[in-house]
Amino acid sequence: MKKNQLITRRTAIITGLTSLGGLLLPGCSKKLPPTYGNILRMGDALTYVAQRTLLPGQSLAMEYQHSDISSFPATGTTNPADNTKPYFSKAYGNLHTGDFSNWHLSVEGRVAKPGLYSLADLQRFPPRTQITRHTCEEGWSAIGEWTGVPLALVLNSAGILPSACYVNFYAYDGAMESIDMLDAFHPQTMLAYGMNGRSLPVPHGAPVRLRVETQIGYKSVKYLQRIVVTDEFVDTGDTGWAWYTGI
Ligand SMILES: Nc1nc2c(c(=O)[nH]1)N[C@H]1C(S)=C(S)[C@@H](COP(=O)(O)O)O[C@H]1N2
Ligand SMILES: [Mo]
Repeated sequence: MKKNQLITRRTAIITGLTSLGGLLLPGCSKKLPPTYGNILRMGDALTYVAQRTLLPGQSLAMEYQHSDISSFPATGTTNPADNTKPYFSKAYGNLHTGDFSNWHLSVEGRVAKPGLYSLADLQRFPPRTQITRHTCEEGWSAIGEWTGVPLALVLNSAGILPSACYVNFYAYDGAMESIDMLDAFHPQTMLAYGMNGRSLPVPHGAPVRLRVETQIGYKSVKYLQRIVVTDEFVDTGDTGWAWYTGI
């Protein structure tokens, strides 16, 4: 490719990004996920820009029928109350002993009304149920039914401040993930408290987990403890996996 063609292309990408940023993420266009010059992580920014430019942010992940529900392995952390495991959490152990009646989700950061939400509080919002395919980066997938509250309803109730760009999710086992506002307000992104018609089981993230149907499995954080709305990209990128993994 000739140099000026390259420049034209680059300009097109940057222009696309800027207009998207101006349209959907006011104040966030200069806060792309960092790559630290790490060539393996450059894909983050490129995949992100490509997907955010070409696809409407609200396109839905496929939903399935009851008859499609499959067996569903539990992976990663499967019980933070297990004190023989390195991911053991005493706090989670206590909540587990109390049948999660003392569990609260903290919603903090760039919100007008930070606060604690009990399971009952979350269940008072209009629920949503969806049957979707979970795809793990390790190469398996499974179909399950999830019931919960759309994250958008909780964020709206907490009142997102204009400077907000990302939502970070912290779990009792130390897991942390972040998503941008497009995924946070995606209609299928939910705080799930039910799976296949029952309360969410411990191996799958009880009492409440995140479901991000537009991205790969590890974004769907189990054992939620805290949600922090931020205007800054917080990187925990030492896992070796990309930050943005649209599917
Ligand atoms: N807190 C927490 N959330 C997590 C994980 C984990 O280890 N801890 N594993 C992630 C990965 S890699 C996948 S594939 C899914 C697995 O969900 P499942 O155990 O319900 O199948 O949870 C994700 N969320
Ligand atoms: Mo995974």
